[in-house]
Amino acid sequence: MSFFIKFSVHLFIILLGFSLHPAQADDGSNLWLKYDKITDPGLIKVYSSLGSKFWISQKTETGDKIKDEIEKGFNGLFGTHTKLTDDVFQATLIVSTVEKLPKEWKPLVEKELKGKAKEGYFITQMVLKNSKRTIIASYTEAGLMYGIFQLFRSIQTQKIPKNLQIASFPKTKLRILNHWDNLNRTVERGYAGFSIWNWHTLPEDLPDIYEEYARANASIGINGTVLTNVNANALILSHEYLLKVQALAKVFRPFNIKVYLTAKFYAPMTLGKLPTADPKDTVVVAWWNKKAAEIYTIIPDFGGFLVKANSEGEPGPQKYGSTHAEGANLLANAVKPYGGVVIWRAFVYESTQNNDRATQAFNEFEPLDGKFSDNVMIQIKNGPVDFQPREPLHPLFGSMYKSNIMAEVQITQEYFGFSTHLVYLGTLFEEFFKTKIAPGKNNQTVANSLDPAKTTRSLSGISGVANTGTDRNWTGHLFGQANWYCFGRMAWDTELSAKEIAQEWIVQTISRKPAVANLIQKIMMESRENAVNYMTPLGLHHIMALIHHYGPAPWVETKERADWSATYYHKADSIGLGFDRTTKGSNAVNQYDAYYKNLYNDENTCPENMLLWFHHVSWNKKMKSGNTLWDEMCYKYQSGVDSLRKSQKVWNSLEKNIDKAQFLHVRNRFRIQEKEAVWWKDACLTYFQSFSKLPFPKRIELPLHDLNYYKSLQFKYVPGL
Ligand code: BDP
Repeated sequence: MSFFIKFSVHLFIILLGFSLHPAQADDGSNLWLKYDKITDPGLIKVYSSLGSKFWISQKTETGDKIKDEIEKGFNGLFGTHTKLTDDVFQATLIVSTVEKLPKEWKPLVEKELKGKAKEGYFITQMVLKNSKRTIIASYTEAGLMYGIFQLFRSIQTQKIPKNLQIASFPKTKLRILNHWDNLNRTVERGYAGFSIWNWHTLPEDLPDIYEEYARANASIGINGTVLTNVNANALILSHEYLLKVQALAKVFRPFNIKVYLTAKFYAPMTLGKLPTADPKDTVVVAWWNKKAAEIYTIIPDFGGFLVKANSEGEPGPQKYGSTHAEGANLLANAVKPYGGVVIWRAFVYESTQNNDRATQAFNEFEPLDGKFSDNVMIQIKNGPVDFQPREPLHPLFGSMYKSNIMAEVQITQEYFGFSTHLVYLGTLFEEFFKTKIAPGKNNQTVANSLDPAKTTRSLSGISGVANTGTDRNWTGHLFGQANWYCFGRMAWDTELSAKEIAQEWIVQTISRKPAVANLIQKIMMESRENAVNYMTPLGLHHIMALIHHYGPAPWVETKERADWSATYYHKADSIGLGFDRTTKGSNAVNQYDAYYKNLYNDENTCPENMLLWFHHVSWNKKMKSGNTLWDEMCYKYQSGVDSLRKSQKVWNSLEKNIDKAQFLHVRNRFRIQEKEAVWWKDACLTYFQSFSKLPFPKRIELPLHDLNYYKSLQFKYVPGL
């Protein structure tokens, strides 16, 4: 071999080496859809041939997206090139609607699919003419897409039984992201950069990110998106902006994602130049009807409106002496001819009412049960105040049986350390969905109440306040992706556990090595409780800084809005701590089913993790551990910090096992989180100590500064406004 040939061979090998092991760091932009190559020879043998020849029934845009996905999946996971065939009997992978399946296979799949939610799918394998075929079938093409994503998920999580059989159906109809995105691209409570909707360059410019967004959502079963902030801007309903929305809707449509918009109740005035927005005024009614007709001409499959009315300064029907039901029905009638819905939020409270904020939504909505049109859904936050680290169930879940409902959770971490803290919300979602609504009467859980198959409600759904933004990794913190992922998976199937979803996400996003994945799973599973402990243990709530909500500020007191004061919620004094919501206090307990009412009303039976939510408790009260309340609270704060540090250590030990960029990013965020956890502990304990006047028990790391220091901290440019 001449030197030249030898040299070229070496060079070739070196280059090959580089191309096989790209040094490219994982910037998170591919989310859980990385399809990293599978190296296990056993798995390769079993699965790589699944898609060697595939057939797809849909010659539609959705069909094309499914084709792309099949290519991406097999190519990425196995490095194989799959071929499309037009002979269904030749195919190893058959992706077909029930209608278009060869006759002889129909009965088999119909047995699984009949009578269930149409977006569901059935994956099965059978041997035909001596070769194994995999069939993905559904009544809808959306179901086929969900089935494909499930196939790849199952392969990666190695959850495929030998003879693959998976039937899956969404347990709720509407699975929607709520973007709190403003038209100027800022995001209310957005911690991952700016809004991904670039209204300025729409409708002409459609960067890839729009389709990537739709694909990511489809991969986890989300089927709707509200593009705009609940604190709405009527401009979005103008003709000019509707054309921009139309362009987005077109990108999302093949992925089964409908577009919804927030409607400002004053739109007839600000946009329509009418003198009033009175829902009883016929001109106003006509304005909304005309607006709906215009919207549906532009976007025929428009989902509907989301409305925040008469809350936090947003206008609403009460301004005109009308009720929430009258306001909601006005819009509902307008969209009804086109199959649209109105999602009307129950997140209402006003500082002008001098009763407990936690009771106001129930007070206003419960009497209206049965008065809403059948295309209205009442959107209820998981708890009665506002997405706090831990809240009891919102009492409206136990009362609005004659109305359609949506549950609303927050994916963005407004009260969980923004996108700097690793807090996996799966455990919070699970706690919420599995809560029994009226244990005194039946076993119905929140999850059941959102499942049309288990209630008389014709419509129901689950909304999550989105955590996406222009950061390359979409969510700011890598683990924020897990919250988005988990939201979608649980909205599809409220019975999935947070633990299994965490595992799915980890193996698709970080590592398939079981030992590594298990450690990360443990970090995730403990993370929410850690945050509760270092922020608001034992039922404390709403003690963060004013306006931006960054960091602790239990001392906040505002004259204009008592209900924005932290002191309103914790009521610390020389005797004790906590909000008395018992029958002797605000009587919020009375809004619950008898079982909860009794449980919560008694200081001795109230679960300790909600004690200070429902009771004003003496500093010296003996807790179950034998500690006094004061000591227990100190230990809780300390344990949040300690346990977080343990997680941090575990993460740091993974350096050699995971992608370097992922490792460094999370390591750095952990450093911030640790600092802030200590800050929360120290600021809260020094503050509450000024009331309890008790010494810190042993084992508590003493606060680094005095109370004045914590009070003096000012933050002008933190995100979250
Ligand atoms: C609170 C947020 C506020 C939202 C409000 C809402 O602090 O920015 O506008 O909820 O849900 O959590 O409307």
